[in-house]
Amino acid sequence: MTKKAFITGITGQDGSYLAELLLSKGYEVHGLIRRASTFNTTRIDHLYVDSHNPNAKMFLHYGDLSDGARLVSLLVTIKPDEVYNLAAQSHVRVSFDEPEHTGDTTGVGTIRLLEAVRMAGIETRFYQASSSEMFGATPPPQHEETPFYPRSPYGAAKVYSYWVTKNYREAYSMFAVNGILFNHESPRRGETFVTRKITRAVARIKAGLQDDIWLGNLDAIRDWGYAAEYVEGMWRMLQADEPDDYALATGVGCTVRDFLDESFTHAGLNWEDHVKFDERYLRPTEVDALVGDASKAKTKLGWEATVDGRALARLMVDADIEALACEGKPWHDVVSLESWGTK
Ligand code: NDP
Ligand code: GDR
Repeated sequence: MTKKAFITGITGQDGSYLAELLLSKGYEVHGLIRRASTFNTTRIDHLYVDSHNPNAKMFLHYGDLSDGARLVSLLVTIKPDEVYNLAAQSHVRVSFDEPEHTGDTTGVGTIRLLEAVRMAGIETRFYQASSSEMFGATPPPQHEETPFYPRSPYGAAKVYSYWVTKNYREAYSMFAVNGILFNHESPRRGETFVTRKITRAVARIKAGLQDDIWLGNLDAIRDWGYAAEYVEGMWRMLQADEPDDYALATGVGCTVRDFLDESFTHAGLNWEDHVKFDERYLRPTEVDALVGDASKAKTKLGWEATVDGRALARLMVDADIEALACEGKPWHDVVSLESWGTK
């Protein structure tokens, strides 16, 4: 029997890799997309086959995590075997500007979806995209037993989602898991996250299209891994015999300065000639250091990261240089760059 998956956040970085992975495993994939006045499906266009075609395996449905009734009706109709809740207002800095919206989407949105599963009366496995931001001020190494100390409205909303997911597991015997994922990046990373902001700027500086890049705190330490590997971990969590929570990380910490150095040097540039400081990119409260310990995922799921922050910087610079050369072409024409970048 063909398995069915329902993915919220399918148009995001992780949603696009997860949809690819599940389609390659023979799943029928259903994705929740938000109605927008312009197309917002660039990351998944290469996977789309018109629904009139009998070979279509991916179906998109309008909806929003703020609309609980819509979530119930979709789940009743689709009856998925697996639900992946990846949708969120996912930008930490923006969560200070839009705290209420972030709480509604990144926090309350999760209980709307959990409650929708319960009201739809379906048997399904549930994945919650929890985050290392929940650890916040607690020093590394962080893992499943580390106390939470969120430092942003985003982090606090993710802590709420973590606990309601755990509560639905205990209260209703739901197969509900938290994947506590440390930062993971790729050539599909949103352009305002620091890694992609840097690698895009490197490509443009190299091409003579811009001179400088404006950044905030360069001392923050992050554990950056490769998104394509992390979605495999998400899937493995839902294939386990028992529901449980797992941290996914590389175990290697880099500063933003290290990432800058690797990215600029890889392109034959010196970052100190191009980086300028703008206090707009500082956060009212910062998370100084996140470095994960993913031993549990390695032991119980056989999952391990193979790409660390510096390797990722090179991969993303190569992809952004190539993408710039292909600018104007449809995105799916340059998707093959990623496999090229990992060689
Ligand atoms: P992105 O920001 O790339 O994608 C977020 C997705 O959520 C998009 O598809 C977006 O839709 C959708 N979305 C936002 N608001 C709503 C809403 N109200 N209703 C429905 N959909 C909505 O995030 P990532 O792919 O990087 O991350 C996926 C998840 O994992 C997020 O929950 C994030 O917080 C979490 N996470 C990410 C980590 C990372 O390093 N990438 C680490 C740990 C956790 P649209 O395209 O229309 O904007
Ligand atoms: P983060 O990622 O906050 O860790 O959240 P981001 O790339 O935004 O910031 C990483 C670090 O870089 C510093 N920084 C800057 N950040 C941005 N965005 N822009 C800048 O100009 C800049 N200059 C310095 C930040 O201060 C920070 O210390 C990501 C998101 O994907 C979350 O959804 C996810 O939960 C966590 O990772 C784990």
